Amino acid sequence: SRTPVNVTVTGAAGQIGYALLFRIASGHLLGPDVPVKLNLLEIPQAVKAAEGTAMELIDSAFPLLAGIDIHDNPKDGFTGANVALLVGARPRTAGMERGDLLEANGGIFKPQGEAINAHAADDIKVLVVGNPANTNALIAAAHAPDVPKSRFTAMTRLDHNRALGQLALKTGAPVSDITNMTIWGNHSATQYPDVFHAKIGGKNAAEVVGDQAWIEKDFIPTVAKRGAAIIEARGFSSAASAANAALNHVNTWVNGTAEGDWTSMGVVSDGSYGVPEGLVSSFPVTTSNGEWTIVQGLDIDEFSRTRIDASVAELAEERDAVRQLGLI
Ligand code: NAX
Repeated sequence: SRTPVNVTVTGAAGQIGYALLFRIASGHLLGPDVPVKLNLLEIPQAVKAAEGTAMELIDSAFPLLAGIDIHDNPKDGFTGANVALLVGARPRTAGMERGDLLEANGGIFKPQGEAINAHAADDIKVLVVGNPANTNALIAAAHAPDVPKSRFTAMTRLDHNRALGQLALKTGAPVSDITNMTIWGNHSATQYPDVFHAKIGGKNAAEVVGDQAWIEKDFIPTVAKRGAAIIEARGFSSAASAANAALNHVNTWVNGTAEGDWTSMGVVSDGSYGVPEGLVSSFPVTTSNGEWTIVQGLDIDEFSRTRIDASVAELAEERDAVRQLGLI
């Protein structure tokens, strides 16, 4: 039988953690034939809650679950990790300025990057879910100089899936017919969900929709502000859909995109599409053999250019702010 893959989940006692761990243990992260060993990393105050979740994981008797350990420090949490899902982060609380938020998260993602650098397995793949996800990924990567930058990614798959959901609702097409969706830029309200390169049943999605006003005034803001709408309706932020997107992100990264299709991932820019090199920005990417590649050669019209530039400008501001704080 196969050697278990070591999966580290931070923020394991949180609401995304609770929605995520049972599905990892049942094979939805890496596949139905890949055993996993879970390492849960929490802050000391939440270790007891993580122990409760671990009890329930044991009680689920998942055939693929090869073991669970709980840790309260990054060194132990990341030792031997093949996949790390960085979910735990410091949320923005009332009265907190952006600088305070970035600084508080620097205090989490800097030591985690260092621990990944020193203790993770050579094939480590990191997905940052905790917000501000793109910039947290940038900080972690900056403190892991021995790990290729390509191994640090940020989650925009939830935004991608939200865009698929809205297009399916609008057109009546099943989500399985919608391909080549792209989220560009930051995982924030400035993100740009791009239907102009997407396809529905193989046809250009914008043409199938045939309603520019809907794309501009309804679709784009609905996708970009969906997180706030979920909080408003549910009283809590997205959890099951966020966990599902994290599983999708890693599964696609490891197992590859379908022929002709692509996905959206926050990855370190090589300067493609005018996104300054080094920023962690969402792009259309294909994946194969555990490596991602930014899709090249897409035509970007004026409408898309303006929106991509606005989101990328926000990423550059966040990078400048964390640089000034000495976090990168
Ligand atoms: P919760 O507040 O329910 O859970 C967060 C957990 O992280 C807590 O148990 C906390 O103890 C733990 N934690 C805090 N600091 C830690 C550290 N240094 N090491 C280990 N664990 C630590 O939040 P939840 O709803 O689970 O959301 C987690 C993060 O995901 C938030 O930052 C949230 O903003 C972000 N999201 C990102 C999304 C994305 O698409 N990229 C969408 C969903 C979600 O909003």
